[in-house]
Amino acid sequence: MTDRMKVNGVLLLLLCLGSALSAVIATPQTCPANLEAKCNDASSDDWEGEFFPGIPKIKYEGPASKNPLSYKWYNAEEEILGKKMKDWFRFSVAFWHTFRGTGADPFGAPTKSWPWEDGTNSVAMAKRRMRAHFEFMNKLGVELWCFHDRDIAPDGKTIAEANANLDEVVAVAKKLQEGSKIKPLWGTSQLFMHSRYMHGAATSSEVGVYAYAAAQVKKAMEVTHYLGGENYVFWGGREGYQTLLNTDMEKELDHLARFLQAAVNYKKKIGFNGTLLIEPKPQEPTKHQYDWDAATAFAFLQKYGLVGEFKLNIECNHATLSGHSCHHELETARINGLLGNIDANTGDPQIGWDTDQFLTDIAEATLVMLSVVRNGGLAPGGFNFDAKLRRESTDVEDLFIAHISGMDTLARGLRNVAKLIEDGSLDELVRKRYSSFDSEIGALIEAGKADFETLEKKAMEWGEPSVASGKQELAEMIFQSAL
Ligand code: XLS
Ligand code: NI
Ligand code: NI
Repeated sequence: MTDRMKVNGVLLLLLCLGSALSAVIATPQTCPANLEAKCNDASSDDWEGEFFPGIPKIKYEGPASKNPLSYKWYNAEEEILGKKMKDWFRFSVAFWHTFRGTGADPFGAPTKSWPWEDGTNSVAMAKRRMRAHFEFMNKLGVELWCFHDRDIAPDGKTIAEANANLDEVVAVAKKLQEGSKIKPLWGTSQLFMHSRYMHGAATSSEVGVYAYAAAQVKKAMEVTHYLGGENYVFWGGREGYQTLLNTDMEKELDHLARFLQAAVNYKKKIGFNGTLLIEPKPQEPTKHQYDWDAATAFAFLQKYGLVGEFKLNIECNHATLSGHSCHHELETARINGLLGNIDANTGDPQIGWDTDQFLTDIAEATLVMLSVVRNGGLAPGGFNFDAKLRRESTDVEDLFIAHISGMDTLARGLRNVAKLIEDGSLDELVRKRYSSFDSEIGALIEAGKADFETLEKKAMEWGEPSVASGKQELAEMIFQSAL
């Protein structure tokens, strides 16, 4: 090889390297999502590229598809019962489960190691995580998300520091939302993790904690409003007691009501038109939570004159923990004009806590959708996937599969409700069952005009009433045939 040939060779090599380099610059999406690739500064705010490189935009492929990364039943634009599927559901990703769920349980360490996580709880990490979250929503085709203040940004040593952290991350979210339809379904504040909340937040025995919680809710409402959020949730995880021996229940409930009233006032003051929602749960972490179930929450709202200011966010797993079915809780909320939102998840019949699983039971989904259709939908509420992967599910694609499966299950529920309504026989069975009240005396009763004397006269005239079959098995048969 002559010297000249060597020079040519080196030039060629440089040329090749140059084009390889420009190829890398032109296609940054294969690089930075994985921290191990070390091709971007981990603390950089300008995190570019894909976090889910192998995952395409999820599309509807129909029930025959075998592709796990496709919708088989959820077809966003398809009209069912006069509304697009996406408008019936208004699906939302829960930031705390999908992006902060670690797989840890009381007996074991975290199991997830997502490629975009650097193991810190820094503001830089929070911003990068937010970008991952937006890519996730875009690929899933979901336009709503839910968050706690402390999921999306690190806490601070002072309220001011925590607020500043939150502002930094919220600015990133706001920017990512620009030009898209994405916005929060609801925001909330985490008033249960920090040790200061061990006796509760609005029901703490310490006035300093009550004030701290108020400051936290004030800020969380402001950022929810700023991001265009449509609702604000109060889940009182620690608003309850462990023993009544050391608890003034009446005082605590009064405090809680004052707190919620102050939230109503502040909402109006800042011009936030979102719905305020109470999320009932009977227990866990407290032994007894004050907003035990929908009926208890309704009684509380009535006592304190808060009806009209709040609706309910019904979580299916909480419903079963309170000894009801999810359908019961949804109907209790609906008939009282309180059905505002659903935290879509399910429990495990053999486990007695909030396992937060994605709903896969089609019969259950059909019952849920019966209530939602009767309610005319949930807007401005929606279905928030307050659900997490099992500890043992550790692939990035599992995050997608879980949401797709949950969405498809509820979509099947809606399709089944359409079948039931079209068939009409279940409605007819119920109508017939109460048809004796279509009589003149029935109308009097329902109008509140039938006194005991009138009824006694009728009872004597009629004699022993004939009582018809409840037709439960027939109702179950009709229901099953729609699944
Ligand atoms: C916990 C609750 C919680 C709320 C938001 O059981 O479901 O996740 O939805 O604070
Ligand atoms: Ni919830
Ligand atoms: Ni829950």
